[in-house]
Amino acid sequence: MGSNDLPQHEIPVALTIAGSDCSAGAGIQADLKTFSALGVYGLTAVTCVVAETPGKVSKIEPVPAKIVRKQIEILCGSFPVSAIKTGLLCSAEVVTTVARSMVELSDRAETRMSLVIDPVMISTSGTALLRADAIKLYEQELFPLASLITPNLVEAGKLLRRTITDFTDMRKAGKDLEKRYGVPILLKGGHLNSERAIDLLFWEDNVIDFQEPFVRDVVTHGTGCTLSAAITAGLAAGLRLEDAIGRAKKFVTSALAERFRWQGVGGNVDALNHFAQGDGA
Ligand code: PXL
Repeated sequence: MGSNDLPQHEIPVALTIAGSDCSAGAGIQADLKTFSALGVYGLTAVTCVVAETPGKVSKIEPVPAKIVRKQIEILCGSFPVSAIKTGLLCSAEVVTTVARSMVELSDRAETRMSLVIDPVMISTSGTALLRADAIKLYEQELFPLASLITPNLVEAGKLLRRTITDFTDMRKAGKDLEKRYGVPILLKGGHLNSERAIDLLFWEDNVIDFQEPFVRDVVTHGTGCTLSAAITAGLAAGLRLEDAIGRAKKFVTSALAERFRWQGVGGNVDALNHFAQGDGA
């Protein structure tokens, strides 16, 4: 059979607008692996290059906003992109550029594209990844366009200017964020360190919880990137928001439970297994 005779099925297309993590646990590398594992063709618009290993961010170099814009423009002008996620946007200029590109795209598009915003601000190892002046622009320009925003408790605390230390705080914080931005919020409770990893979806006066066992003993990063990419893949394939989140949560849990581990130079190095079988959780 010649290549022209291959059966044609339309594979959904998703775009990630995010930073490059050279250690491939987070950022566009994690997003692409997740899209591929979930049967979605992934495109990338790179916003910055991060030199890091799982425990340490060494250097972040932003990509000029005009080339971020160009990547988005030509990709969306040529592929049938049905869902987009944003990860680390790095600078205020890039946040504004992405927001403007999204507005232009939705003016032109015949069907609505889903937009999942993972408001990455701080690395798992504690390094500030987003410049401080970018937060205001996120709130003013990008959040109102979202189909879903996926903060963790540290990011939610930064947005609300208070610390979130237990489930009562978490429920209140999610409600406050939803009221403030007027879009669905998935607040990720992983930082509470309980027996179960609990995330809460807040939307239109409903609160839906998504629970999986908390997987300990994995020293890595990229779980947030992987979760939001898996949700985006689900939306690109036409799943309802709740179904996309439920599947994504299971996907991350399996990637953690079946993690890779190597004996590195300074000790063990762990990484998520994006191609886990899903039976190790
Ligand atoms: O996990 C947050 C994150 C997101 N995006 C990029 C990163 C990191 C973490 O270090 O490098 C590119």
